[in-house]
Amino acid sequence: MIRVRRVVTVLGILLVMLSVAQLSAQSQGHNEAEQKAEALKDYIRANYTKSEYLAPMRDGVRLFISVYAPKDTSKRYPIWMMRTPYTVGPYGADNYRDNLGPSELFARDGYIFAYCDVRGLGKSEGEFVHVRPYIPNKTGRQVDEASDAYDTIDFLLKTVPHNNGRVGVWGISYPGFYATMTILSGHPALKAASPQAPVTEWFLGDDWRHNGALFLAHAFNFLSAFGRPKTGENEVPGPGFDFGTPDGYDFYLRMGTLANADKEYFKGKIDYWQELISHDTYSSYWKSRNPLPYLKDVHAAVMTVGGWFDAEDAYGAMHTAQAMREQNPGAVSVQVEGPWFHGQWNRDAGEVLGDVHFNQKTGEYFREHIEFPFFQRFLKDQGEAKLPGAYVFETGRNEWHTLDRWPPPNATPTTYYFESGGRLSSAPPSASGEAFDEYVSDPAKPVPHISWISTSMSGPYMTGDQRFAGRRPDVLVYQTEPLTQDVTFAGPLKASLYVSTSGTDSDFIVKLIDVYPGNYPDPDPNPTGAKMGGYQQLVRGEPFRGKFRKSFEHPVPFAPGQPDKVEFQLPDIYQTFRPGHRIMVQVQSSWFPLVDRNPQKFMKIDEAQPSDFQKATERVYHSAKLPSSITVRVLPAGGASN
Ligand code: PG9
Repeated sequence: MIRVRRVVTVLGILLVMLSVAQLSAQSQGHNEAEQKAEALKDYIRANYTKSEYLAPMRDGVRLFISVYAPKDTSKRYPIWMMRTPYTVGPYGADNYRDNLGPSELFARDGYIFAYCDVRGLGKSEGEFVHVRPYIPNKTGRQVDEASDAYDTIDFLLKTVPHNNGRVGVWGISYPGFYATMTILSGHPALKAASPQAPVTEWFLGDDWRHNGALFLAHAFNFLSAFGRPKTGENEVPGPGFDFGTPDGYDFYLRMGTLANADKEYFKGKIDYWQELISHDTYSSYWKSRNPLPYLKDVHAAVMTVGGWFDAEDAYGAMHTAQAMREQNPGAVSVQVEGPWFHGQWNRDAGEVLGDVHFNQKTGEYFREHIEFPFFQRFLKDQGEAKLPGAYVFETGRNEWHTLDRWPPPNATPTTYYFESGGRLSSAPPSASGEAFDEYVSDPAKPVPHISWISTSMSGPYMTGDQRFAGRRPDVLVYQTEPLTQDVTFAGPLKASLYVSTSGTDSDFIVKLIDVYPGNYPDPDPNPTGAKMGGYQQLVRGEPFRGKFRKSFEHPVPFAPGQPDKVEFQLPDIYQTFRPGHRIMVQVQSSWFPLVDRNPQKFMKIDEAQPSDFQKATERVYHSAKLPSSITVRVLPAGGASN
């Protein structure tokens, strides 16, 4: 007995030592990061001089620019610029940023850095307009964000000494939109541009709306801060919104209608909220704000960056790269897609997203081996002459690949059909008649989009465990048997649903899920306490607002109880489902509060009253005549080829 007790004691001591070692390793890692940041701050202060300018645009409006230039004036440097609506503080020639450029590699190698407040924000003059439309063939004093970028580049080249005559532009998300607009400026000195998760299409797939469905938590959260009147002295949006609860599902359910957002909370102070929710069809209001039709005759080298799990602007990244490839066949276009949430590639190691581990530092790899060499190549003539068309990360197998282009041409369209009994099958259904599954969609009890508590959209939703949803009666589940070999999807997905609703409008959400085997090990260390055995990891989810199934410009009602087709594309993935895993599809009609509730009655939802929200019985058909399915692009065993 004593021997057992001694063994247990030794084990206990070892466990304590191990956890202390882990804690000290984590805190050491944290200290190292802090020390690195401090060293960079000191380096910037010692090696750069800050100047501030008000640059006159062609219409006389002056825009504010902070410039950090190397003190060593024995060399000439390219100008790296970012144009942003998030203000370029700290203001004042003696108040320095803690970092310069996309990563410290740039500051240490030597660049001139120009941080620009866009028109109407920060310390710039003029009027701000959200994603101001591009004006082709501008004349005289006509201005847009492309002309402001052009005039800014002219001003910098003339004003900042020791520049080498070359300019690079960079931006993530909203600054990514301004990077795209800088490309549209066509300035001859612009030699390298990197729009990263650029805001591009706010009705079809970026930020506010996906296929017409409003991303409620994201829009409310963002506009409650960004749209708030500026507080004079510090030029940044006012304090964050007080939800009064950490529980966003409860907050938004109690809010009830979109109209109440303004009536109860914004009280007319956030003018863009009304503009956003009232433009609820794909009108010229939205079309005029999409820069991609004008992305032609591009001379700068362009590197577009996106995250497979970017909850905000995955659409913009993919479609900007596609426009570069299809509309600019002669241009240098490099597309990068990694396993990242919004902006993660720029801010952390990139090893983990939610509960999912990628077993390598994908963010560091990108910054050091892809992003920095790109700018060095085109702004300083240093490094590789030939760049691949695409750097893409294969999730599931967790490997980087370089390709000539994305998606790989040898991925074959393959259809998986929904079958009775919750099966997903590569053979078309044989059931005659109108075989279907049905559920009641109740706006009073919408399907949550996350199993945890948050008031935000919560980026990790994009790889979240879906077991909580699949167990609900209003979520349909279809899955394969455990796989016996790797199955790799590479490219966009297409959902083809044959449905009926007892209402006159409904949303349909399709989720593609990687089901882990029951014996799948938990990560070690396991900070989130994840139980990975049987995990149902979301790989891709996308909503479609049913009234737009015929046209985004002209919505039409459903005929109650009559089968109809809802077909839509889900954003690209590069995912390998490993042996022992299952491929799963879930279908549901709410995803809350990620997406606003559909009253399930054909109407302008921003005008809906509480009484308009009605339950609906939804049917998803899977018969020979009405074969609901998802079509994917499957790579051969040998993988992607060029
Ligand atoms: N994608 C973010 C955003 C831009 C504009 C409106 C709403 C969100 C961003 O990170 O800039």
